[in-house]
Amino acid sequence: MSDLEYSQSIIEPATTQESYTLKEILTQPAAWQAALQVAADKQTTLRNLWDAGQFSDILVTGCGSTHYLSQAVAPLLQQQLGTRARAVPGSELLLFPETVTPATNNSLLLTISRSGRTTETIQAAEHYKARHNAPVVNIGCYGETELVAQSDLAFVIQEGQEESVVQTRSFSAMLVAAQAAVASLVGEEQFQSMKQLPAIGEQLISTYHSLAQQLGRDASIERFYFLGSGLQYGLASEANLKMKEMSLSVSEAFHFMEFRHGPMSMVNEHTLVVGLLSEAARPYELAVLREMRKLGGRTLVLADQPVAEDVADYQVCFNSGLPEARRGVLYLPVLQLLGYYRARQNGLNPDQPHNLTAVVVLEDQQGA
Ligand code: F1P
Repeated sequence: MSDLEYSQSIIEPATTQESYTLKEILTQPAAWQAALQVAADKQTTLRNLWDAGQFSDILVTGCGSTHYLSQAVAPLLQQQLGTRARAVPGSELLLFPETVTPATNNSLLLTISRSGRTTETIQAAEHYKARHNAPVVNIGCYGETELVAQSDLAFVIQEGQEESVVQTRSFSAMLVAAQAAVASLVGEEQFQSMKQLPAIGEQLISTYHSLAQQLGRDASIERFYFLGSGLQYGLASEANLKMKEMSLSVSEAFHFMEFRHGPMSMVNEHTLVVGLLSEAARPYELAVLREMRKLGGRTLVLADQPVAEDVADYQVCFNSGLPEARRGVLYLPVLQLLGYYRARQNGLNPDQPHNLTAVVVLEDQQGA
């Protein structure tokens, strides 16, 4: 059954014919497949660059969604490769370089951008390269761009390209490319294990599409809190951005344990607390979710293995058997669909998000 036939079979008006954002969310596993192939094609070049560089620091930069992608990739690089890594927004690297750039001159810059045309990321990379003469690796979805031209190595996932202003398929494809690139530096077995992701993604979307629809349409939910720690914080931040960009809802993202230190004051019976569960801190994260239910909130839990009834009102289980470092993308489709159906519930068209353009190109601000 094609994606179109499938989604027509379960959703009422508006159908996918009208919404390319929904179509792009539903077709993302194919873009994951392409991202794995791009990482395989670049494996040797990346290995040579990495071994030659002996880097002491890695800086990861992007804007908006790709800043949150950088926040998911930097801790992964440090955890898996043992090299200090840090995510900074393009504007901070451009406008406050002395506050973010490492003192050493032996650093690698990773730029991430769906379009490859975002002014802040382009100028930040230009200045960084001039100051540090550091190699630059780029991840994006379009080949003929300034960011690709600036880079020493580029991972371009054309299948991640999308009509939607908000990033869905592009974000997940770039995440898969980043996680696969890291896995290829760690070991062949780790790299090969990621090949099962597209099939798991298809299954996940078909199993939980209706749950995302149900929660998106549940008018008794008035605010959303996305909790993620470690490798999941950047993904929780992206899920929060999708909810804001598409549905204009009251929504925020926090590290799990930080939620108790004040933000939980906002929890009531109209609150959905969404937990992107980790392995490393699972017991601590489950305790936070239990407490939020006692405060009257409802919980949606995303994890690889099922959680106890007293933790989750709703749960999404990946059953992938993959470690966090290689399964990050599995948290995304259901949360993208949640934002999509909340937008529909709010009478909004996710294909035309309020105030947004697909790329932020800035005129010269020097004279402002
Ligand atoms: C980054 C970005 C998007 C945002 C909007 C504007 O673009 O901020 O995250 O949703 O579309 O652009 P890019 O540098 O990743 O192309």
